[in-house]
Amino acid sequence: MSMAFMKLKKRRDSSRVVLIAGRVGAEKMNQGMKTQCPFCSVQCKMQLIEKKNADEPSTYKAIGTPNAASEGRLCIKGIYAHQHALSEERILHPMARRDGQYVAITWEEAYTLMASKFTELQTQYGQDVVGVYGGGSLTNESAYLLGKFARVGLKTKYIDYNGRFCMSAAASAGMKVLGLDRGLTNPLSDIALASCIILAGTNIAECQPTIMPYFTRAKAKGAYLIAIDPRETGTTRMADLHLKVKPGMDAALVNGILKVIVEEGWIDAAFVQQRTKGVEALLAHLETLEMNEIVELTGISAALIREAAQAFSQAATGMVFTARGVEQQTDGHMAVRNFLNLLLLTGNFGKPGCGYGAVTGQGNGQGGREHGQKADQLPGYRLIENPEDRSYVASVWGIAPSELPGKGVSAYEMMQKVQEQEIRGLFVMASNPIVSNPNASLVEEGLRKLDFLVVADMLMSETAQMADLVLPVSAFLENEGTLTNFEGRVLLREASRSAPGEAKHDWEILCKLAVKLGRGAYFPFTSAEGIFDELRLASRGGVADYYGITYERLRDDEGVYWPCPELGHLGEKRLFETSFAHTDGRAELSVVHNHVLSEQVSDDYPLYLTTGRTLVHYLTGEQTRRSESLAQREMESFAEIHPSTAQRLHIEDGALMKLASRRGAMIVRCRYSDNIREDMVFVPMHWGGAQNVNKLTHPALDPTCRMPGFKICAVHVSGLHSAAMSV
Ligand SMILES: Nc1nc2c(c(=O)[nH]1)N[C@H]1C(S)=C(S)[C@@H](COP(=O)(O)OP(=O)(O)OC[C@H]3O[C@@H](n4cnc5c(=O)[nH]c(N)nc54)[C@H](O)[C@@H]3O)O[C@H]1N2
Ligand SMILES: Nc1nc2c(c(=O)[nH]1)N[C@H]1C(S)=C(S)[C@@H](COP(=O)(O)OP(=O)(O)OC[C@H]3O[C@@H](n4cnc5c(=O)[nH]c(N)nc54)[C@H](O)[C@@H]3O)O[C@H]1N2
Ligand code: SF4
Ligand SMILES: [Mo]
Repeated sequence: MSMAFMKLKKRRDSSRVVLIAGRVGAEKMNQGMKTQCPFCSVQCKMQLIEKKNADEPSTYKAIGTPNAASEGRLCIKGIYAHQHALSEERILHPMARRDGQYVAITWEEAYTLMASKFTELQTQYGQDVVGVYGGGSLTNESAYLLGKFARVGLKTKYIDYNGRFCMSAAASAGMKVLGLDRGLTNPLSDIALASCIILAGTNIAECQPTIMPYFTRAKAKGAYLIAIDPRETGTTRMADLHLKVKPGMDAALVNGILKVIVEEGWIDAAFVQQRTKGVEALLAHLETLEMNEIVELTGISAALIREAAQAFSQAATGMVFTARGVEQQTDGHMAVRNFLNLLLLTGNFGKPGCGYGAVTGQGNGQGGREHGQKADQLPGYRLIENPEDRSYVASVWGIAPSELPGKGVSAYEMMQKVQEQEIRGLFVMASNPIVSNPNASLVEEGLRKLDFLVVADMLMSETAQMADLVLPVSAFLENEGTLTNFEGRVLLREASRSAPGEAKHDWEILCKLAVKLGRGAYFPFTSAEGIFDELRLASRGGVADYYGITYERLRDDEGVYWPCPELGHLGEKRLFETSFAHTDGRAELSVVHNHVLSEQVSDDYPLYLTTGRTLVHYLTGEQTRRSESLAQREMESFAEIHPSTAQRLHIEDGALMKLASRRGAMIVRCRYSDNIREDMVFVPMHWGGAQNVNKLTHPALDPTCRMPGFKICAVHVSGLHSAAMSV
């Protein structure tokens, strides 16, 4: 794997203009922009140095800034992140679609148009005819304000966000079992203190590359690493034991591991007795399970299951990390609960080197899920259906609790409502749903039926190209605000240049729109800091309590962990040291059944398709496909397939092939790989249009958290010469 790291010697300089001696050499040196990478959940701090010689165009160089998470490293996406933000493809003016063409309009016209269209629809069909769809790239301030805008500005119950597809399984499992959901329960420095580490369905080497050294350090200290993934990746190659599980069978695999641990008496009885509840039901359930059946379901031998059980339970300290491989399944919620069972039965919580990590995805995947963009949620992780939570937040917002709408539906279900025309107006901010939703053709069909679609983005995404109104927003270099990284550490990202053209900050747009809707009094903000101060208050006393965190603290510090209930509070680095977050202080053990896949392979669709990521691209690729240096490393999509499977189908390495599911088809280049199981193919999610793999994926949702099962569907694969060209 071509992992690119940049190291920088430790430097503590908080000034904005920084000259890096010995690096920029004799060239003329310009301003160093202090910022944070806009992509993944590590939120690496960096400086972007602009170099300009007389009449030549500027060149830019990104340099990592030492900080507690990335320690000054950047991966290749961070190194080139500025390219899309500085690209000529930025949207510079609000644009309205007129006779099929976009025309530039003024902001005043844009606000008036949007407010009048949404009001017209709401007058005719009721408040809930308009939906709001947010994203985990938004700062905490904009995410918070978007939730308030939906409930107080538009008074609709329909709001959800792309994090539904990302964090909902782990988040809901954490809430249920531990009483709290924070990506990592421990600081990253705890990883080196773990004696055994399980990495399940997480490809850190490509998805959070700058934290790889934490794991290599643990290994150097003798830790035993177990990876669970149907493919071999840069992450699994680091492991001592790689369990190449059949896709979707994590819950069953953990059942096997738990069964061995219980039968051998390797549980931590004192911990279970003092700090958990529900052990009897779990033990009784495990007794009913047959190891032969688990071996059959998972494709992992009893000997290897035993090896994993022994290594994990006998280690002095242990940590488990899960990501989307486990979670983007129709049993993702329960599968995560089974991994939490494993940690609880072995007493691995609340001590150095012991804990759980849901490896959060987006830059503000953590904060974005705490402050009210989710259908059932209010700020501070409060719940919209809880009367006390409603009254508290209503009091902060200056409205009556009865004015707050109820709970809406999840992201994909909103798309179904769009398709059924129950939602006729949609406001998308920081997402590209036409590419990232499962069953994308149906989603596209629905979006075409909308009476009015508004997209706020900085680039013309596939979804923006369908909009009636496009609103240009500021990018990471231009937009001040806080983001909460996967450790639950709140970080301040300062703005270092002004936005191009007429682009505005997301929160500014919301405030101005509220005025047009006659709700301006509730949105009086003139700065991100002003919004953060209201967020602090709205989150006070909630699960994700930010009250004690201020911009002033964040300017002086590298970030503050939540919960942080008071100004003098240092924030909790390691959670659950003495009790879990439920009122009785105990964690809840769960009975988890082996999973039955929503879609089985058949004669017509004999292979499993799984989808995910590659190092150089980010999500639907809107940003990274516009970074020249990244795009040229992966120009097009591909399908990773085992050579023996491909040869059986007479498909050569590098040839085009057709992939078809019951919902759609795509043509994609074949990439031979010995690293993947023979019963499956892997296609990345970073391309839209004809290369959008979500035309094939299955829309079945997890019954608890409503996460789509992105990671598995059944497909038919054929060489292009034998395939119809009409896809
Ligand atoms: N380069 C890059 N980095 C990113 C992103 C990106 O788009 N590109 N996106 C960010 C975001 S938003 C997210 S959510 C994270 C995602 O980070 P990850 O979840 O680590 O990434 P994925 O590639 O989606 O899936 C991880 C692994 O799950 C495996 N997998 C598939 N099916 C199964 C299964 O049934 N069981 C198990 N155990 N494993 C399975 C896949 O083979 C894959 O290696 O990455 C973040 N970082
Ligand atoms: N098949 C398959 N599908 C998946 C997944 C998978 O593994 N497999 N993973 C899922 C996951 S984990 C995720 S997180 C989703 C992500 O899916 P999307 O939400 O579609 O993700 P992005 O590509 O990040 O789209 C974000 C859009 O917002 C814009 N943007 C970026 N920053 C800002 C900002 O600050 N403000 C505004 N207004 N716009 C901004 C970008 O230019 C881009 O057009 O995809 C999901 N879909
Ligand atoms: S993509 Fe993630 S790991 Fe890479 S530089 Fe950006 S924040 Fe850091
Ligand atoms: Mo994600």
